[in-house]
Amino acid sequence: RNDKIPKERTLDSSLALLSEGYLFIPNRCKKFQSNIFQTRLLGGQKVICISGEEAARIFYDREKFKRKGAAPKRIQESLFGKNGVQTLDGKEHQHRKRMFMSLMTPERLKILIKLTVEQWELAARKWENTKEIVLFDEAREIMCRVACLWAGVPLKEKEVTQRATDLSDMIDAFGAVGPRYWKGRQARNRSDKWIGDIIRQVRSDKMDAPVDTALYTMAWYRDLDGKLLNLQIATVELLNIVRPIVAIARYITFGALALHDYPETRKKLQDHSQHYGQLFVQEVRRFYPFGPFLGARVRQDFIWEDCHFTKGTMVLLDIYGINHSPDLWEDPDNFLPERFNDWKGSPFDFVPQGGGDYIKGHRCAGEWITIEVMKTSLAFLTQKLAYDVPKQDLSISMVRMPAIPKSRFVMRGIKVK
Ligand code: PAM
Repeated sequence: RNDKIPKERTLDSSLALLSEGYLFIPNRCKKFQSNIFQTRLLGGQKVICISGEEAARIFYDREKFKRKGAAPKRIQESLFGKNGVQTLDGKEHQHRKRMFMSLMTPERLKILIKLTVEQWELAARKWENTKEIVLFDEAREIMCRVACLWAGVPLKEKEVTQRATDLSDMIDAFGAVGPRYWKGRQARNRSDKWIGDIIRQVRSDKMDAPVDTALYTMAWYRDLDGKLLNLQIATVELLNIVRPIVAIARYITFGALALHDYPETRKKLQDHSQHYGQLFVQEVRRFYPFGPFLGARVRQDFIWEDCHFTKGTMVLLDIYGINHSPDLWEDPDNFLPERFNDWKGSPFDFVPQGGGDYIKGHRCAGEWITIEVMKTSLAFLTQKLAYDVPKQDLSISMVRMPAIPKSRFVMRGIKVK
């Protein structure tokens, strides 16, 4: 049937995916001169890859796609957890997603920002007495403290490093095979136990959960059938709050790298931080690689671009490619925050954390949190800190998913201004 779309003649392209990383879909779109092609992944399954704004628009059409059965088991067992909001569809998804969005009120965001500033200040004071720090590692700990304080999750000083490492290892596993993947699995198991115990204690009145916090919300949220979430799912969903806040450490590190690689941006960020901060942060999320692509399954047969999408087929949306598409962005491979001055703001052309609608669709619930925490953190780096960036390997491999500068951004001679 699908004679018109390019097909890779392959039994399975997983090895190519691992060796091309973020460029796996973009490379093939270029080669085939097409925003759609068919390949085989995940043990020889037929997979259709799509790219571009129109592709994002259909990908978020709930009549056409569903998430049930889309996330591979290995990703659920490390990054996302099982039966979480990412895997739901329809009414059940909307109900659960609304609960996530209810935590993102302006008041709750304000609290998060205040905690973020406080934790950067506390950490920076310690750095003044050390020779050098690794920003990515420090930012993970800072964000772990912020996430737990904000979510109402108790965190003892002596467990900070382990919890921060675990939350971050779950993320670090998503494009890995071998030891890095298994580290993510162990981290998931340990974190499930940690958070599960806390929710159990809240439910049995042995621990207080402050009202309005994520801990309280997840412990007492009732699903559409009026029942409390079972402990396993409540645990996965609370981790779906805490872990992605730690994930922001990656974007903060990319932001620090941008300040270093494009020094003209540093002064602008210091001078008119509010407006420019927004442009800068948007460009960091567009420019640097984080999520490579997203997956969904065809819900019912349809035709798009002469291609028959048959029910159940796995479809991948090229989010890295969309953020770097020359059809959508002028000079896409240059770091130019000012481009966002006249960006029209379609929910489908700029999709670092997914596209479409927050409540009805699967767009990241934490996108505003991410933007605000990045702005606050990068304002702190530029306005409150003086530091040197010693010679180091700051290159970013496009093959390693998730990406990170090789040296994780070493800073020296730190002074608090
Ligand atoms: C979080 O949930 O902690 C937020 C950070 C995770 C971003 C990851 C987004 C990537 C989406 C899918 C991963 C598929 C990659 C498969 C590679 C073989």
